[in-house]
Amino acid sequence: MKPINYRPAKIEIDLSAIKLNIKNLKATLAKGTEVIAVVKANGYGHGDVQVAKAALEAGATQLAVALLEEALKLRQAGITAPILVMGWVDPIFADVAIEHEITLTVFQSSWLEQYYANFDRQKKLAIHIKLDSGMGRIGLRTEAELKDFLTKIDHRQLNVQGVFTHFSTADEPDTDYYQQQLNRFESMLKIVRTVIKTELFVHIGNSAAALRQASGLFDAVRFGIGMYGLYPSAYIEENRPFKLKPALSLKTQLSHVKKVEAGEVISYGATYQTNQAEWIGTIPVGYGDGVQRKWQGLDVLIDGKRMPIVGRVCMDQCMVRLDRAYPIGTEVTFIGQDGDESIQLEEISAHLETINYEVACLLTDRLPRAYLDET
Ligand code: PMH
Repeated sequence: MKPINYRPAKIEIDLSAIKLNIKNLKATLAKGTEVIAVVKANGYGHGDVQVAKAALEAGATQLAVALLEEALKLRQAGITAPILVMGWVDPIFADVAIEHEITLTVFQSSWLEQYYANFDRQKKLAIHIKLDSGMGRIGLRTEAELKDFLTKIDHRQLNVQGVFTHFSTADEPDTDYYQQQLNRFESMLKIVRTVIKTELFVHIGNSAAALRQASGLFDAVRFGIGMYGLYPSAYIEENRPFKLKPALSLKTQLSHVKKVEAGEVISYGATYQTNQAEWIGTIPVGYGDGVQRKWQGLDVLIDGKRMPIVGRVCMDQCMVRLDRAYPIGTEVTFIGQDGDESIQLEEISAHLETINYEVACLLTDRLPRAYLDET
């Protein structure tokens, strides 16, 4: 049974925007380059199952997540497309992946040895080999490590489907380090190909790489932030091949409106004091929803106009200075469009001195997600 939402606050996800971003990307990419939709962390806060389904409809051929749990959630929702878990999964859970036809990322000889310890398997585990070309996170890094790993591959127990790497600076103007990573990857890939003679599905690019170069990305791109209509960086936004359409908006309503005399204070810590008699609105959303205390000073949209958040953001509520009295129930937009005005995640992340990825991921499950699709 669908839970009833009593609270007047919700995240709206426009699935037609997700589809449009994928279609536009596919139109710019070299023919044959596939799109892997990255839906980890609950689809960057947007809802993994719904986004995954929309992405597949729009032409993505595979899905990628970080955790085995996330892959299983997609399978339980009836999604049959290939799913790659990009993070490290303990080899003791490899059989769960086999059972649900989930591809794991593998890059340690010791991992293979632990996996082989169970001889009793009917089916092979599908894997992608991760090469660390310079991100410094996970993956085979040295030639020696890689060669040792390759000697340990037992094709009776493994189906080596692909090879990939991840860039650390694909969103930056300077391409030196990107090029260095690409060179390292290419020489490591050569070594892989000398040992593994079967066809390999090779992928290297994230959104930044995909938005930056249409070709040279091998077989697929792993499209995350851009699919949600968000830019990987200001540099990529300035140099975009097409305009992305943001999918997420966060809307609520005024729950209380009052006139406060000059010199009165608002919220915890009494950090805001009215200069004159002011209309103050209360909004039933706070840091328990992911609208962090540092959002103080940002604007919301009411009646197509910007109104500042004043005083400390509380766990479930915050206050805004209004330009006049508004009825209780008036729509308030934290993220999204209202008339000609719009507040996007990039504005919020700049104020918070972080990235749009983080702000989207931190919107909590307490905010119900509603899905629109105009296609
Ligand atoms: N591939 C890997 C291995 C990733 O970790 C990510 C994003 C992507 C693809 C998609 O990148 P995009 O969203 O820029 O398109 N991973 C992360 C991360 O770990 N922290 O921020 C983004």
